[in-house]
Amino acid sequence: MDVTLYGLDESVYTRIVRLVLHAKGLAFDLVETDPFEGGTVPEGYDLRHPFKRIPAIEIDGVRLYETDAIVHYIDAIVEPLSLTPTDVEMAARMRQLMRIIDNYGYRPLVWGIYVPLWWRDGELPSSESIEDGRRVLRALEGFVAASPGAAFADPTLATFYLASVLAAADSVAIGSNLIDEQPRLREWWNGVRTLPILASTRSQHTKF
Ligand SMILES: N[C@@H](CCC(=O)N[C@@H](CS)C(=O)NCC(=O)O)C(=O)O
Repeated sequence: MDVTLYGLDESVYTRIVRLVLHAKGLAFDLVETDPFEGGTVPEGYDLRHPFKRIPAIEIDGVRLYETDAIVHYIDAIVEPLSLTPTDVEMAARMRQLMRIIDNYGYRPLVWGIYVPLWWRDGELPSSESIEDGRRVLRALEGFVAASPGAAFADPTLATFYLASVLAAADSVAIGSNLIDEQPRLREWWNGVRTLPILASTRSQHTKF
């Protein structure tokens, strides 16, 4: 397959796709695409992603953007390993986890806690970000025991959403302490963060 990924190694969402591509054993070319202030995107990128975010992908001529659509597509076309649970409730729980990361987790854990501490000379996160991050991690803790098949027993698409966001949060002391408050999540994550797939997708901007 001919796979071209548009994004940045250090981008949390680009890493989710890189993790899924690695898990599926798919080789790809990365075209550096930096949508942030002062960065440059390839010519015509607005046709690939009208909202100028990363990642976007092209697989054998099929162009996609939005991480959820991308990873479900990869999961469907590359066999035999499936990253979607066969049990319908667990598949729904997997999607629930992915939406929790998108809608409630990414902003406080990445932009609220990790970015200020890692990228802005240790600027302190707001108390609101810390509380919002804590609430998300507490919710995830509930899933570890109640829905292991959704992400925590065998790898699913949600495993890689969680891994990419936790890798950023766990790179700074405040994020790491918040994960420590959730013992089951911490135990699971400690097992995942040392896996070869994490090492092979790590950028210089996260510890894991
Ligand atoms: N809903 C998008 C979110 C992607 C996203 O927010 N990507 C970040 C990088 S991790 C981005 O492009 N940020 C650029 C910006 O906010 O201007 C998806 O699931 O792909």
